[in-house]
Amino acid sequence: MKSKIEQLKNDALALLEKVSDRENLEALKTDVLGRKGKLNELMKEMMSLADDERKVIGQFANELKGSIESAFGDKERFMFEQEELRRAEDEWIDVTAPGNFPDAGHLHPVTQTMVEIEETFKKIGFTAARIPEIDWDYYVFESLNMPGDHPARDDWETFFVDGPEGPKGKLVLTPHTSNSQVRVMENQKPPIRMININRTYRRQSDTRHLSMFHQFEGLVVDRGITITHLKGVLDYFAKTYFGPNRTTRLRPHHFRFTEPSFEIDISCGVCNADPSVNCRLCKEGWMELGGAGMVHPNVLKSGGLNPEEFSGFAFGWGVERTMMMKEGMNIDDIRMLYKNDLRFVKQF
Ligand code: FA5
Repeated sequence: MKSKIEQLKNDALALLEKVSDRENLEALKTDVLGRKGKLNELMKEMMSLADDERKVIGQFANELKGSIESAFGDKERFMFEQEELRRAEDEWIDVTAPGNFPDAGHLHPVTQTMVEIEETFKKIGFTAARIPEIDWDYYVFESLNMPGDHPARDDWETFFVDGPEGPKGKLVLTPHTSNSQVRVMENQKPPIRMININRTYRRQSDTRHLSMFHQFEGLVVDRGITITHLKGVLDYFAKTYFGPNRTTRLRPHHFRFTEPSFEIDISCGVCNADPSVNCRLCKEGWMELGGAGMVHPNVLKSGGLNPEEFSGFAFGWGVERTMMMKEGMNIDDIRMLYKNDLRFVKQF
């Protein structure tokens, strides 16, 4: 009996030595020390021994049981420590290491330009207006001195919206931001100093034209407004947006809603409009920026103002073209701006 118990101890310790994971350790422990385990089986066998013998063997068996239990205890502690060490190794983090930043986006370059333009005009007292980008024929053409059959309408290759006409004509995808002129005059008495930046649409598409683009419209109306005020505002914008050595030039032109009307050119940033330089960028010192003029008396009347009392100027330019003319832009196809090519957009 004694040797059986001894054998059990030796077998158990040998197996314990080999066990390498908690699951097998638990299984071995149940097999040896459990209620129905091998040691208890031997204890039951001891019941058949004579009293004297049972006392001696019983004591012996209890001592061995104690040493087997403590061997299991040691192994359990050892395994626990190993697991802790492994976890510490696996789950180690350096709290001082820089984090993984998510890709930060930024405003589209055209939106950046619109913000910059609006801020530039706000600094000299202009107020931003919110005007519909789909508007009635009346505001886009009729009230701007272009009656229904006037050939000047052809210059704005316009998308009309199919649908019933309202009291102010058909609905139009605005081909320019000049619809803001009469809309603002209807709602506000002079002095007026407004800037309207909006989406515009024309049936055009090539390297210099988009079918959806943006314009910014300026309108100033008050008593005694003259062309010199217009020139002052244009020069201010040219110097603030393009650089302090830039200036503007007015060239006679024709718009139905301004009289007189001008094309606005800006001096070239490369040759500074010096005719003696053979400039590769501008050819002749100046680059076209957009249209402007003194508000036509008929337009003032459409806006409910007396042209004998008030005068004003207006200008309207393309946002994308203005941005492309900034120094160092080098964009040779305006459509690049809306191709959603991240390699391009991320440069701004
Ligand atoms: C006008 O649209 C007039 N409403 C401007 C105006 C306003 C004159 C107030 C007088 C008083 P124009 O058609 O020239 O004018 O267009 C003005 C600018 O819009 C152009 O110089 C150009 O910068 C931009 N533009 C016109 N068509 C396109 C297009 N398809 N794609 C991109 N930009 C365009």
